[in-house]
This record gives sequence, structure tokens and C-alpha cells, in this order.
Amino acid sequence: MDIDRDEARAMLRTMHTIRRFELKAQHLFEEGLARGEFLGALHSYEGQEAVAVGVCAHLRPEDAVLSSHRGHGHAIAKGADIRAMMAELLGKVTGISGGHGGSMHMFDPAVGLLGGNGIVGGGTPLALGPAFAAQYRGNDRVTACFFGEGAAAQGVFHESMNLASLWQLPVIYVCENNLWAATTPVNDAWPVEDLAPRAESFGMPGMTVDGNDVLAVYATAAEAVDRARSGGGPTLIEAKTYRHRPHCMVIPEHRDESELEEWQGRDPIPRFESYLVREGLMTDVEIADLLTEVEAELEEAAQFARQSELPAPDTFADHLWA
Ligand SMILES: Cc1ncc(C[n+]2csc(CCOP(=O)(O)OP(=O)(O)O)c2C)c(N)n1
Repeated sequence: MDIDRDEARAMLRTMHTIRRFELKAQHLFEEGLARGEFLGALHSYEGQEAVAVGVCAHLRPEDAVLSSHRGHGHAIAKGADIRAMMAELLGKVTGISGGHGGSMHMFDPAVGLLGGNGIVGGGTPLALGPAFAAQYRGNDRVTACFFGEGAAAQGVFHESMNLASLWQLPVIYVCENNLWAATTPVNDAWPVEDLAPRAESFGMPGMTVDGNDVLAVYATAAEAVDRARSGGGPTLIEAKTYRHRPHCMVIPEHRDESELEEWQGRDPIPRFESYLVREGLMTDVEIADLLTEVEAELEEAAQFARQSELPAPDTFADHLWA
């Protein structure tokens, strides 16, 4: 599928922003640990950038995204502010959720980001809400729901798929199959190779895509988003991908070195860059300049986060139901 120069550049920029955000986030957490502070779990999206970017490139601010525990990439691709996200990581009052949520609770309804989730699979039924609202109100908003293959083994995912198809809701379920659910390999959890064919049993289309190829994701998502927007109902997309980092900062790496190296070789960013240069859409110099700009933005965001204040102690219980 062809993309124009501006869109291609914007997509590469977002992929680099996600990658650099994750590197900076890891650094901030290590800084915290060095001071004796523990900032909670940090699930890096590094390596999976093509999925969030390829899908969200088709979404409008008023469309909804339901994210997961590994959600920084979804939030950035949906247009969330990186300074506010960085401040949220450090629990600062300037954070995107006022410092009350942390890494797994990036939430910004102004850009259609309806939240990350610490409950694996928790986003799959929540996605039915904005999708139903769009259908009920008769507008053409769509909802995209991102989750891992671990979530796809949960009952709630199957209930959600059933209802989405029964009511023909405008929702796209995007399973990011990165082959590992924490320390469980997918082959120990699924009796089949692919998730997408299971969509058929719910009467909806299922598509498998190389999740490390942003253009392939972009093309697959275009079809699913068009279908949802035009009243054609839900789609399940399975994007095969890989996370570059351990499950989270507190679980040591347990995957084979050879597997890690193999997937590093399929890194979605250099792959997309090679395409852009080959097709004459960007030069090496333009790519280097873009990266310099992104790094400066991330450094500024980290400074903003470090310098921001913590929330006042008496706001501790705000936004909680008692
Ligand atoms: C309902 C529930 N069960 C278990 C956990 C603990 N847990 C956190 S992340 C994770 C693995 C999730 O794997 P997957 O859905 O494939 O996403 P990935 O981490 O690979 O992105 C587990 C088991 C949880 N948070 N919620």
C-alpha cells in the first residue's frame, strides 16, 4: 500500500519517539533505583513500534484506543503528550493522570486514549463501550483495542469478541503476539499457531500480519478501520512481533540469546528506514536530523518530569471510589 512522503515521515518520527521514550523511561527508572526509590513495573514497548504506529495512523483524535500494561507506544501513537507521559512515570502532578496512575495508567480522553490497564485482557470488554456508544449515537467513530497473546487466552477476550460480532460494533481487536506472556511461551499456552482463524468462529474477519513491518500493519489496519467506520463491524488482527526488552524491569531476561538476536535483526525501525531511503521518500541525512530532534524532545520531557512536583499528599485518594 502506498503512503505519501509526509505520512511516511510522520510514521517514522512516531516510531522513533516511542523507541526513545522507552530508552529514557528505562533510564529514569534506573536513576530512581540508584536513589533507593522503586517506581513500580515498567513494560517496554521497544520492538513493537510498528503495530501501534501502523494502526493509529488511521485513527482520528475522536476515535478511541484501549491500551494494555505495555501501553506507552499506543499512547504516543494516539497523540498523547510525551512530557505529561514522562511526568506520569515519575508520579508527578503534571503527569497525564495527575501522577496518580503511573506507567500502566496513561489516560487522555482529549486524544481518545481511554487508558492502559494492569489487568491482562481488561481492555477487551472495555472497548465494547466506546464502540457501542458510536453505533448508538450514529457517528462513524471507531475503537481500537490492543492486547497481548496472553490476554487472548482469557475467557473475557472471547466474550468480548462474541459481543462485538453479535452487535456488529465498530471495533478493531489488535493482538500483539510477541511470543511470550511474561515467562510463558505462546506454544505452551495455545494449541494452534495463529489466532486470526479463531475470528471465523465469531463470524468476523481475522487477519494475520507481520507486526514488524509498519507498512503491512498500515495496509491491514486500513481495511479493518474502513470496515468499522462504514458499519461493517469488527475485525481481529493478529500482529506477530517481539519485545526487545525483558517482560518488565523486575523480571530478568530468560529468553535465549539466539532468539533475541534473530528478532533484533527484524527491528521494525531500520527496516522502515531502508524502505524510505530506497523509495526516495527520505535521505539518510533527513533521518539523522529527525532522530536528533526526537532525542532533544525526549530530553526536554525528562527534565520537565524530573523538575515537576509530586501531588499534594491530601489528594492521595482523589479519583478512587470508596
Ligand atoms: C488478569 C491478570 N492475570 C495475570 C496478570 C500478571 N501479568 C501481567 S503481564 C502478564 C503477561 C501478559 O502477556 P501478554 O498478554 O502476552 O502481553 P505482553 O506482556 O506480552 O505484552 C501477566 C501474566 C495480570 N496483570 N492480570
